[in-house]
Amino acid sequence: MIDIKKLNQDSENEIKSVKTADELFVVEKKYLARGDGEVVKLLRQLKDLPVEEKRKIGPEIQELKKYIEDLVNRRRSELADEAQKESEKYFDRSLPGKPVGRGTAHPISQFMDRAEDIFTRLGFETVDEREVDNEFYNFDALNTPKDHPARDIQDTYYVMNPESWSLKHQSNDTRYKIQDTRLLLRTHTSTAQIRAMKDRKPPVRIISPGRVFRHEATDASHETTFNQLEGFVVDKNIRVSDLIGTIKEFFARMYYDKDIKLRVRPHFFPFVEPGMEIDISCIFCNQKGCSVCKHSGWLESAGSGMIHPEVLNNMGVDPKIYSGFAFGFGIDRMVMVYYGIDDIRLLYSGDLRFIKQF
Ligand code: FA5
Repeated sequence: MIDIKKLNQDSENEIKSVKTADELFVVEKKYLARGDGEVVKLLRQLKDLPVEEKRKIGPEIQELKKYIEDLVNRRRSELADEAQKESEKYFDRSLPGKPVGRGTAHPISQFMDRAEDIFTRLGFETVDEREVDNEFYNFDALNTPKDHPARDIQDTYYVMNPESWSLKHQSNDTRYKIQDTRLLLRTHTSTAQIRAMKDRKPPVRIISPGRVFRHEATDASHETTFNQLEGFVVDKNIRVSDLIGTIKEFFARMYYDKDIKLRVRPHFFPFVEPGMEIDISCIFCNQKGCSVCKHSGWLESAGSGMIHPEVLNNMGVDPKIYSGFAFGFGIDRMVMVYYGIDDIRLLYSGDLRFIKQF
């Protein structure tokens, strides 16, 4: 004999009388457990009934199930409210709160954010490129011949996993057939000049910030991991004066409250012609000469120049129609000047006493 009414009444009484969430859980299981709950037991009895009765009682049992579920849920939220009220009785609002340590962004991140902001206002788009790249994008496509000293194992960290030496699988760049080019940690952000142009056409104004890696001895102004900010513009009639104007504007906005001087001098980079280096006056010794500026009064801060026609070709751009400029800022040295930090290694020390000052 299936007595739905009784189960309905019993469950309602029991659910309403529970006083804690644990008690409610026990009652919930008693009626709704999948294997041996009272509702399931009723459903099992159905099979012995004639079809007519099955049709009538089946839906009634489902209704009962729904009814019990609703009762349980309602009681659960009542109990939670009661528990909340109870705990508030003992809550002393006059007690001091627990101190929460506030983190701050690393000085390099803060500087990068500001730099990105300035370039965005100047109409540049930011592009993020990979830190592990290959010889082709880091050197070949940037007109850097196979015998260039920068490729020397002294300067470049190669990835020694033999399986990854051949990168046919790694490049979906249809502009080139790249074979047997080794994986490396990029030595500069100039890789972005080629990579970002894969799906863009001039006119473009792009910046690409990020970490770069070089195998070299460290001192006050050299690290093995440091940050660069690449920037380049490709359009018709781009000239050296556009390059210098952009750089001057950036420095004026970035160091608006500092008394610094800039110096531009010719320098060779295989991927630009003409090439230039940009120095900032050393604020640590007022240009009298110190260990940070290697007693020269100037800190070498960026490389730059007019993009070499061969590189424009590799970008997929016709050098007869377009020209462009590029620069690569050494962000760490610029951060040092900005905050008055006289040793680059402090930036990577992970020492909270140092980091917390910014
Ligand atoms: C380059 O890396 C070129 N890719 C820059 C460039 C881009 C030239 C576009 C032309 C056109 P360079 O090796 O000089 O150039 O590095 C650029 C800047 O990175 C330097 O001026 C310096 O500020 C910084 N830098 C270089 N080596 C280190 C190092 N070991 N530690 C910290 N900063 C460094």
